[in-house]
Order: sequence, then structure tokens, then C-alpha cells
Amino acid sequence: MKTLNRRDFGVAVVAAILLPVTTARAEGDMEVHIDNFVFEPAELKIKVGTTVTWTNRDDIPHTIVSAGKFRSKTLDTDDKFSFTFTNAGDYKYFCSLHPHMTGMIKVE
Ligand SMILES: [Cu+2]
Repeated sequence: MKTLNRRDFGVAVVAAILLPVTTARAEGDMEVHIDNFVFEPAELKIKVGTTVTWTNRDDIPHTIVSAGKFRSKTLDTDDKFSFTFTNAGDYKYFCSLHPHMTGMIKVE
């Protein structure tokens, strides 16, 4: 087993200090994946102020559109789109390229 040199030890200390902060900030945020023309999870319940990030895992472009609320650009493979929900309500959304792809975000 290799012993830590001075520089590695410094990096480890910095990581130990920063890590809990990063984890805490990410805790409230949610992710939706697009896999094989399906939003996963299709329905999500979140609290006001939560940021949802969609990731396109298909090798086909998709969009995320909620009429009058938000609209992503066309997402290629591994592209992401984020939206922060600042008002309670039910947000239905769909893919404008494949309108049968639908999802729901319930904000309470
Ligand atoms: Cu699509």
C-alpha cells in the first residue's frame, strides 16, 4: 500500500471538507432520464424550489416542453436541461419531436 505524499494528503483534506457541502446542495435536486423514448421516472413529486435536470440517454434527439412554462432546446445524446420550479402545481410535459412521450412534475 502506497503512503500519501504531502500533496495527496492536502487534496484528501480539501475533498473531505468540500464533499459534505456538495452533497447537501445536490440533495434536493432531482433527475429525470430519457431512455428508449421514456421519461424515467415519468412522474415526480418535488417541493417548490427544486431543480429538475433531464438527461437524454438515447442516441436520438428529444426535447422537454411544458406548454407556457418551459422549453428545452433539442437535446442530443447526454445533453441536459434543467428547470427550477418556483411555483406549486402540476406540470405536464412532453417531447415536441415525439409527442407520445409525456411526463409529469408535481410541485407542492
Ligand atoms: Cu423525443
